Amino acid sequence: MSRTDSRTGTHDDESVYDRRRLRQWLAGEARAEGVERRDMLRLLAAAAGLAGAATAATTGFAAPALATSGSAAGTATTTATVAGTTGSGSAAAVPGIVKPLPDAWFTSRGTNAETRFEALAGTGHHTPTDRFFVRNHTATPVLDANAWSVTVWGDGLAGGGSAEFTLDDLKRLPATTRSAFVECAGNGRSFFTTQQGQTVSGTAWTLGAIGVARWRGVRLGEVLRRAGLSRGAVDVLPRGLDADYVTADGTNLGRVRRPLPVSKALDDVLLAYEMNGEPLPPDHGGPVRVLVPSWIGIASIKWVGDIEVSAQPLYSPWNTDFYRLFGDAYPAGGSAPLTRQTLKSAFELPWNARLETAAEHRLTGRSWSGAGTVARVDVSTDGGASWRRARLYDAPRRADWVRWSADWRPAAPGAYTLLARATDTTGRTQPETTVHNTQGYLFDAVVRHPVQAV
Ligand SMILES: Nc1nc2c(c(=O)[nH]1)N[C@H]1C(S)=C(S)[C@@H](COP(=O)(O)O)O[C@H]1N2
Ligand SMILES: [Mo]
Repeated sequence: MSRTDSRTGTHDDESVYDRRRLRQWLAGEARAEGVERRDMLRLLAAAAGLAGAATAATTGFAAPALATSGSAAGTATTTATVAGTTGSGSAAAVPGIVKPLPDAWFTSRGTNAETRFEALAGTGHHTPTDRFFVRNHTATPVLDANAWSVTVWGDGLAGGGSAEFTLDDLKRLPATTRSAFVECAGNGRSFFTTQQGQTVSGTAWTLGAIGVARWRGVRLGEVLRRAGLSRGAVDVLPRGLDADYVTADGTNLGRVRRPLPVSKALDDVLLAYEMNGEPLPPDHGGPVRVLVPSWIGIASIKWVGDIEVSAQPLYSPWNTDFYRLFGDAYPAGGSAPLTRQTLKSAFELPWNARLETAAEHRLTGRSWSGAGTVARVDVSTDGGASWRRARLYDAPRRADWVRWSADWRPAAPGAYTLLARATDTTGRTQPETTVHNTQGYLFDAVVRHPVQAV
């Protein structure tokens, strides 16, 4: 399988479903609020395999291109404003994020905060909630858990009815606890630029737009059934209570929302109200968020306020213009909407870490995959000339990561490049390069991590 095939291969079902959904839209049987007609036609043309008149670059509301100079990956702390008044360490200020963001743990990126991987060393399997990355389209709303409820509504419910659930209602339903990552589709995006010399748009994440937590909540399927899910339901559209998202060019796209096929909604999706044993905090979607295991972060809608269950396919800008792969290697309308995450690895070391020469170092890191589980991790300390197997510390689980280590004694002072490469149980191994897409999603290539032996 070529790399392109293996990527879209994980989305086969969604491609078929997407084509059907598009045909229904053309027949007036699907709704696409907030999506322009010309964008729908472009998708349709692409799905039909026609040579689209629109070029791959016309993705409507792409964010400004990443700067290609200056901030090399891992050193991009230029946007951090130092508060300087918070005791020992300084803290980055990100408008709209509630929790403290100490510089030792986070890099601020616009309205978002990226976890520094070195801050995870020795923290155990789950990302401590206070170090978990935050990705906000606008700002964290602080909601009153006692006043909160979610409305489930739409023509995919029996009799077209609706049902409301308070937090107490949800807690009275059978609870499920599971470990899973939330990872932004754009995690690793900056390496398209720094390793491959390519221009991409969006937040310039290094590898820290991921966290793994222990989530507790109720199965979405349980809630949908209690609300009267009908056989005709095809799409489920959770919507956040945060402010409308307005793009850089001033287009109001409305509330953050992205449809899920009902098959996924009934499979392993949770309405989560606890994170690592505590009530879900504001920045991570409290009081209740959607948690869609293995899928890209945007699927896991925070601060969910209502869930439309539809007998007709649904679209939102988050599955038409965003979160598809656009670019030379892809059809003019883009790939099918992205679903599962890809494969990645990261060292728990700062960029350009200084390591003592002739001393033994235990290099630690984590690897994860949205398909299958991580089967092995190989590490190179000589820029990829030779590889050895890392020791794994976690039983591999779906939608989760494994911690690993490899011991290393730098023989002489100087610059070294560390590499970690994961292979998952579907047989995929991280490649040397990732096929370019304009919005820089799903970077899966091996990251070259520079260190200095001193
Ligand atoms: N309502 C709402 N849900 C949202 C978002 C948002 O801005 N608003 N961001 C999404 C994106 S793009 C990601 S990657 C994850 C991030 O979850 P976290 O902030 O808990 O790490 O939340 C998703 N859910
Ligand atoms: Mo994201």
